[in-house]
Amino acid sequence: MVNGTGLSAENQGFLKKRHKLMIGGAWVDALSGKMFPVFNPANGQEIAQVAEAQAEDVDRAVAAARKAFESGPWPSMKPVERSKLIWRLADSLEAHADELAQLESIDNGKPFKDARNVDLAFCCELLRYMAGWCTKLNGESIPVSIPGDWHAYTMREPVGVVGQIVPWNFPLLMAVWKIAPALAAGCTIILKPAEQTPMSVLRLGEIVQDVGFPDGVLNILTGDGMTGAALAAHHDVDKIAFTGSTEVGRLIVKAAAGNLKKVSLELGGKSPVIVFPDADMDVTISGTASGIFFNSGQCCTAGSRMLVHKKVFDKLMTGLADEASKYKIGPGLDPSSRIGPLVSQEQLDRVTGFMDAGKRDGAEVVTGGERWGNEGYFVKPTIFANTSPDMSVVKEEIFGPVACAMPFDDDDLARIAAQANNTPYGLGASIWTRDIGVAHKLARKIKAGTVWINAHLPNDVALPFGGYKQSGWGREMGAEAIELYTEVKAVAANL
Ligand code: TXE
Repeated sequence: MVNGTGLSAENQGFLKKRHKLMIGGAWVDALSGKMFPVFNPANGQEIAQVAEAQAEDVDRAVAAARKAFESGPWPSMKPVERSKLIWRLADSLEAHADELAQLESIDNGKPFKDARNVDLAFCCELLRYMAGWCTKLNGESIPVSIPGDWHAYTMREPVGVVGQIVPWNFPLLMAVWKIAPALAAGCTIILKPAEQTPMSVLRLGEIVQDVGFPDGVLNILTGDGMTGAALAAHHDVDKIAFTGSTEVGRLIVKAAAGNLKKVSLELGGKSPVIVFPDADMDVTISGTASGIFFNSGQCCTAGSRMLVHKKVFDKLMTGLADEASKYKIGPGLDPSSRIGPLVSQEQLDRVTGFMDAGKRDGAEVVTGGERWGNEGYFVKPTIFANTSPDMSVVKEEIFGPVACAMPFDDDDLARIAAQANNTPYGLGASIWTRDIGVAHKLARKIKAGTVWINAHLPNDVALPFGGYKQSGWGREMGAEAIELYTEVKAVAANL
């Protein structure tokens, strides 16, 4: 079944297992006994069979998480002990980093090097950063003006049982991104990986057990949107956290309305890249190329809408075409690959559909513009010029290595910002210039959760991440992430 080059014996053995659900510290089949196949996007071959959780399995997992929250040791454990366990999880992921990066590569398609050096490295750093928060969940003592003599203070408590639904573009990283702050806060979790890419999260479950987390603190349900919908609607879930499409984000909000559970959402984007004529062109070419081609463009903050000053437009286009030719396309497990396949046949159809629509609408292909090869789900890194704001390739999130470039000839920052903000999304943006005044003035006018200056994409565990407008609710990472997983209680004592 496994046909990837260089897949370790350990991973070959792992993939052959019967992959079950992790509920209350045990691996169990779905009650229905149903399984679904998982595919290697580099060749379309099946790599594993995985249990498909239904609503009744969601009930079981929520009950296990509830029990672990109400009567387990987790929320009341000494903060320093919780912190040590989370830190130990980071150490163990680091020890298994090569193995996990291989799994990620064969399941999602991304180059092994990226999985190892970006995804796994970030997972470990994030867990360690969040482990530090366990001992810092302070409240405040607040002077109040209620008549009489009062002592009033606040305390932070875990929000409770949380459901976390993650996508397939960074399967393990998105999972850790969600579980790390929830664990630090003392919550218990039901985690649902995407149906396209469940393998690294299943291995994470084994590692969580080996490290010694109490049963039921982390429960894992593999399954599709139906499983996610049952979790989002469940009346005994206190909070739901979701990363995925804006369309499903809306469904999550509706499903959550039943018991008014807390909701945080990290949704789509169509991030602008604004290039001024004084920008360092070498830095801009390589930075804007990786901003759209990294992870085959399957990044929610991918720099997909380029607004480029007329004076440097042609130079940037030529540079990007040249840069694209350096992105060697190939399977993630081939060490020479710099850009892997898209995750699935569905995404291949979606991305090539957008490429065709762009060409039909009159966009000029600077580079790429089509599928690569006829095995697996590869597309060529693509830049379209001669695009306009009414084209679907400019308006909609493509989620592939496809950027649309538009020239501007203006120095009015308000008008440039209006063009950049001409989207229902607001996740990321980048500004490329040597003029620090222009950069910061424009940064203030951009409606996005992250604005990069002379870079596009890099995140940090300490920097809040999330969206304005229809890109989401709430901020993950940094101190803000802790707020998503805690309730504030005010205690007022009449002395
Ligand atoms: O996402 P879905 P899809 C965007 C991107 C991509 C498009 C479609 O543009 O092309 O979405 O991808 C679970 N209730 N992003 O269809 O469906 C699903 O099982 C609860 C941007 O794969 O949103 C998976 O675990 N859960 C994005 C997760 O939601 C449901 C990353 C994401 O799947 C559900 C991924 C339901 N009704 C796609 N339906 C980003 N922001 O990074 C599905 N799911």
